[in-house]
Amino acid sequence: MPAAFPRIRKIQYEGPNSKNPLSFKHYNADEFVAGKTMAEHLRFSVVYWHTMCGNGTDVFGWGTAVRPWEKGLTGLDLAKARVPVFFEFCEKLGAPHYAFHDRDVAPHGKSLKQSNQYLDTIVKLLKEQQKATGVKLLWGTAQLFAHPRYCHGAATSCNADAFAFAAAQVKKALDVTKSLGGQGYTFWGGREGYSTLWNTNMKRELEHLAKFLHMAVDYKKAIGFKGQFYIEPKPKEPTKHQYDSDAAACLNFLREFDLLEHFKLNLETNHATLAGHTMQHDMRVAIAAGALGSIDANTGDELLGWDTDQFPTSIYLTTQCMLELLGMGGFTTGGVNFDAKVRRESFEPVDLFHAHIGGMDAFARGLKIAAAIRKDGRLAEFVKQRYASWDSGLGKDIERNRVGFKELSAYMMKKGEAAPNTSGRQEFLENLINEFV
Ligand code: XLS
Ligand code: NI
Ligand code: NI
Repeated sequence: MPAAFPRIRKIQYEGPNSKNPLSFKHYNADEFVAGKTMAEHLRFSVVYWHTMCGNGTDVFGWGTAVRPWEKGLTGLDLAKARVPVFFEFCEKLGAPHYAFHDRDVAPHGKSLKQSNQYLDTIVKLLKEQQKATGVKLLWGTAQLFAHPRYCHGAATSCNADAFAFAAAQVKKALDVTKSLGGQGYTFWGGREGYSTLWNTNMKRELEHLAKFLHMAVDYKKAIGFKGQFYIEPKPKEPTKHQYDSDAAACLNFLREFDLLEHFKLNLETNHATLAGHTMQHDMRVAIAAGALGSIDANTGDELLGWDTDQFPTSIYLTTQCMLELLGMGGFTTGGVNFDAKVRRESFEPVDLFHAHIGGMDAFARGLKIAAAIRKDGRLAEFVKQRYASWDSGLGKDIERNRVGFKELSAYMMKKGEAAPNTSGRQEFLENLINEFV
């Protein structure tokens, strides 16, 4: 098989002064930052679906992408042809991980049996390529949203047969993820929600979703799959409302149904913003619960209200992400997974490189800046001092459960007023962050 990107050599670190668009200006895999190499901190991952299968279609227009290796191929032949191209891409980029859905690496068959056979054929090729290139599987997942059988949802469908089909698909996806040495498995409920409440029994659907996830946990144990399970929140699109709407909603659901110990969250920037949050907010929520597992690194467009899945280029955003991540001690099984796609106007293969290089450099800068902010210490010290009233005296007594309403009332009767003790200094802190960005 001839190279798919014959004119592109392995992307090298050339430093911030390089004018070569096919080089890293900031991501230097082996460089140490805050005690670990950049590669160890960032654990970059490329997604199969956007990178290999995205062709630029949108609701108004046809595909635009020029992909010479596809040469009019379809079905299983096309799926086979994409595998070596994908790994050539990851290898040239120096991305150590990837992620896939069952139905984007292999096509839908006419039956479950045939779909499974197609998947087995492709998984064999994936395994060979993983071995040849050293690229590892960050996580696998099942695509439970494109086929008409899932029009009412998968685990939350009104049709028990759709639930059963989804279970069969996830069972197989778990088998292949395990056989590929996957470090995780993601559940994203694309159609697990509703379009109208007039036809929906929400309580029953949520119970079914929990049952489905418990079955997955049981099956994971049965086959001895050691990877981490993730839930990926998103509030809407394609449904009007998705049950796993944001980090807080997911955590509440997992707690209610006794699933929290088995799952962590895979947070995606554009999903957080669709939910009306910043990525930093959702990361903070997940981290407080000890449940941040991985991130789908992308960004939305402030002027468009949907999941545009753009590559992250804002240094401010990546700095916030890396501050949160360093604060929690870094990834274990997760990584920075580029669930992002090139614009439909960017139709040449080389655009895939520009996009990923930009995302990796933006995260490398975010990492360096976040490490510098932490080393400087003023931000953390400010936050610590802001809560000083809790470190001794009355605050400490409250935290240690030594006082109740009676004692607090008596205290305040005597003291008279609770005057604000310290300025929030938001502007000062914003300036401080900009010293480093
Ligand atoms: C879609 C999701 C999806 C998941 C994997 O919006 O981001 O791509 O990451 O199913
Ligand atoms: Ni995603
Ligand atoms: Ni998304």
